[in-house]
Amino acid sequence: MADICVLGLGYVGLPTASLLANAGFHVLGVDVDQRIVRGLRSGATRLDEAGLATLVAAAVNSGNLQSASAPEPADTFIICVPTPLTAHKGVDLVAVEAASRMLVPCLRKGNLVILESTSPIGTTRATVGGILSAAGFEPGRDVHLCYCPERVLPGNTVAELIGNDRIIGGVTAACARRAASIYGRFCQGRITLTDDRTAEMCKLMENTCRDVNIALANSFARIAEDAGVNVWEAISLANLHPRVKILKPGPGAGGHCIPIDPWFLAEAYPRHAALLRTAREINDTQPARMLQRLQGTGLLKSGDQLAVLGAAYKADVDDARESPAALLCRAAGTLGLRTSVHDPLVRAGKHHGIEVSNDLAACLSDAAAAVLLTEHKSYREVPVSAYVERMRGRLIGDTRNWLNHAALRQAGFTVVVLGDGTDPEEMKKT
Ligand code: SAJ
Repeated sequence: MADICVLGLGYVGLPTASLLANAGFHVLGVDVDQRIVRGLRSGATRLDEAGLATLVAAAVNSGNLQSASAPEPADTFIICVPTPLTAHKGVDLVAVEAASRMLVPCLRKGNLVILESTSPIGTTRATVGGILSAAGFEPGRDVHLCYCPERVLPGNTVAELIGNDRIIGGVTAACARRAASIYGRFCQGRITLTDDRTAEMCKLMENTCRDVNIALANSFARIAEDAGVNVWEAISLANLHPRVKILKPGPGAGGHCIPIDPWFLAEAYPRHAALLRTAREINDTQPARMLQRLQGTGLLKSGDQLAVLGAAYKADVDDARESPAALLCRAAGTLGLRTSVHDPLVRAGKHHGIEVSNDLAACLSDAAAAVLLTEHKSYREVPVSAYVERMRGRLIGDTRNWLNHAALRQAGFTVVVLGDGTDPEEMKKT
């Protein structure tokens, strides 16, 4: 019999299951996707995360990590399934409900059930707890129930699962203490206990805070563009203040967390959501704004080809979920522009409505303009000659202040940098 059953073997479930297995627990990893279950049997993972392949292989080879498509009796059940947004910005709890129902037949008195998925306040008690109590297991009395959010930065998941501080919210204090004894086996950060609702709100506040702060940086970028100031320089100077830490402006906030989680608060508490909604709107309209600036040069017209550099939602990851590239391509389409999207890391093919290619030369071919959306390291190494040789036009947009602007301008390009309102011709004179 397994000690722990982890339901959902994605970005968080798989590394968590592997860490628990390597810490000595007998773990059963469960996923509804047969390919994941089969892959894991041979110790393989499709996720590209530093240290994950080694971690998974060690867990499987030790015999402590097994996989299946349905749960089996265990002491602890950890739910790590997706909680996406519906078309109307509400939460879709179908996967959480399905996982909760799936584990009920395996549940026994005294078991511990943990929800890790990012969820609206009250989900642990109402949704998971509701299903458990309907099956005759009263949370806090017959079974332990907790909400234990992860805080890992995709791209650095394994190190952050081990090193980050964690909060554990129990339906009762005894529930939280029981969960802490499990996470304490691999988590070297501080573990702080609280109740389930506080832990749920805490997770949503963390990502909303980041979204609002990115929107603030993007607002400063817009002001700088109008004011004739370079926001990148202004931010680095403002950040010399001991209590100021302005984030970086950019093409918006992508990924499966930051653009989604604020809605879990905004939708449930609309009276207090003005700031959250505005932040979402600012971040989501950054791509369209960059397009406007590019068109403002007169060098990009309806019918032209626009090369989009970067489909990953952030630097040096292969993840295209909720990427600003999708918003940009959609906005470009409404302006009559044709787009070709390149990324060095995202697998070639269709992702979230955009066709991604790994062939930079082909993507730049015949383009009137190129716009950089993701600050991948490899884009810094592209020689100016690659743009000169392939592109038809001489216009480059840089949403991350990442490219060598001086070299591009010297080669005859007009370079539009997000947040830079200074006039390069004027700068040359001073
Ligand atoms: N971004 C900016 N400017 C910045 C920082 C980020 O434009 O200064 C953009 C990125 O380019 C990206 C988006 O924001 O498009 C989100 O990237 P991120 O690195 O801020 O966050 P994620 O989505 O990779 O991970 C976040 C993290 N949350 C916080 O930092 C508060 C992570 O710790 C969470 O565990 C994760 O969400 C999650 O799973 O909830």
